Amino acid sequence: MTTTPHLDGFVPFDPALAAGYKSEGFWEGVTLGSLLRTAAQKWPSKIAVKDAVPLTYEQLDVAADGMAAGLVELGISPGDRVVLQLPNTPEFVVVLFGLLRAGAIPVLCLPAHRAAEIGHLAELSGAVAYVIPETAAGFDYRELARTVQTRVATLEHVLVLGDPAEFTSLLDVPRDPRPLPEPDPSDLAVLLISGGTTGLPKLIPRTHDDYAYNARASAEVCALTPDDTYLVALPAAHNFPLACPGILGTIVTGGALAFTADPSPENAFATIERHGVTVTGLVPPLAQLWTAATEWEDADLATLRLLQVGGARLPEQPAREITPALGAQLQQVFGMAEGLLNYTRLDDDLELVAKTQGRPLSPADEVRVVDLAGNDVAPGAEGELLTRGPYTIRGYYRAPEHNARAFTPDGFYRTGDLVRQLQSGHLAVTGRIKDVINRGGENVSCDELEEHLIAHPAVRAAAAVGIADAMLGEKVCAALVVDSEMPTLAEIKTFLTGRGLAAFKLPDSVVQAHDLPVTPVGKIDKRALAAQLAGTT
Ligand code: OOB
Repeated sequence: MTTTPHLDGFVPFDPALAAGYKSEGFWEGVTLGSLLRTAAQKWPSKIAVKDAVPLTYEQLDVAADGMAAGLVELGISPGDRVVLQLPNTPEFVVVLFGLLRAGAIPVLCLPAHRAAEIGHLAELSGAVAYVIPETAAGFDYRELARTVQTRVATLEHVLVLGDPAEFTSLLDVPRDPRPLPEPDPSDLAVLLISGGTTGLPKLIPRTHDDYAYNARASAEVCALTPDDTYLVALPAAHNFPLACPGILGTIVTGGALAFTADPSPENAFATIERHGVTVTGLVPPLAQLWTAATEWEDADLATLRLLQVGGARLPEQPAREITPALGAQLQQVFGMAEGLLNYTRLDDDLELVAKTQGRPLSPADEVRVVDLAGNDVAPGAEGELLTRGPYTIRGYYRAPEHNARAFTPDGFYRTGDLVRQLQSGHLAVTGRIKDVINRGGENVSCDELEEHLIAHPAVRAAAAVGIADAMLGEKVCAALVVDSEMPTLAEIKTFLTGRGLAAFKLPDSVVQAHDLPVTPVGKIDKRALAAQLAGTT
């Protein structure tokens, strides 16, 4: 029994290791909310957010304090979980820091998530509030909130950016700032969403200590300075633009943030030119699109000094084309919301930058490369990456059964990624053993998708497999064994959307199968199936 319900189902760091992370200075004992406070004290009149109405650090700090006071007044208490689903706007930062300073724990959902994901994540976290935009990209989030509200008994407040309809307007929330108690830095700070390994999405509990280190060390690796302007181009709630170094790393350094909800070259290039953007992070398909677009877009990208690319494997050829086309240095990032981050370094030679996905961020990151039996492979050989360290979780939130499989008894996270490690420590990602399709940086859990497919009345059995794709790396193909007439792709998409599944998880193709190949133990043989399908789609 614990008296702090939000810590129910939170797996803490090992005390002995935690003491080392502190004494070696990785953990500084600061809260995420205080990062902005410190920046506002150091650089009060420096621009923090470049937007139609720019905000200085002092203004951003005051806005976050006002939001925190208003959230407390609404009844949000320390430890309360709050689902945050805002697009890339300055308000995202104000609400994020408002929640952190109120001691609430943001559940960082993506704008693409729909009722299936939000309902599950709100329920699992026991969320008391849900923050949404009125509409974004043509979708009405208030409709979504109505559905979620009927499913999630704990949900008391829906806060809306824009026209609130029957809900509460975010504009009405702020109150005069008031002193609020500081959370304990070793406490849970934010819940990130896992790309999914098995079944439903998992919640990833990150502490103030570990996430502040994640952001600060990432900012150092990217050599961020107060002169940098970071463009939030990927969804702000994702770990990559949030803290690698992203929003938090930029704030720690006193740089400026710029936002775009639309990362198309046409739009993003204009934003780069307008705000003098120096750094941004992209997934490989976008990086390839930006590279190609320099042929026809004539924006001046001279300020862009660093382009981070991660989330999925960037093939070598496009990696080599990035700097000549965009003028920016390339940094490969192989990261995961669970923790471990690998970066190519700014002084790495071109071969390492083109051919590897970087090396671990921290000297305290422990990595092992193991075979199927869990034994270390020979140096340089391929194996599964296991990791433990000062910013890698020791367990998913409220998922004891899954944790027993996803972590070794001594607390290493089994990434499910296949890698080779070079002598320099750099990792090359060679594949995956987890049943996940990486669709251009968005992870689709096959288990989760298959469960939804099987719910279709015509479908007896289903298997989701990744099919190689030049642009996205992989596309989602659903092989279906049917009892009656084979549904069309459009019918399947409509069916899955009706079940509240996010659009990025929808199959790109469906094929009818008479049976699904199985392995000797009777599991669906995804490898064999993928090989069969490669010729047919
Ligand atoms: C990032 O985080 P997640 O949690 O959305 O996805 C993590 C998974 C990894 O386990 C790996 O399977 C894949 O995405 N991945 C990569 C990769 N970066 C991520 N696979 C190959 N090459 C890469 N460069 O995706 C993420 C988090 C922080 C920074 C950057 C990416």
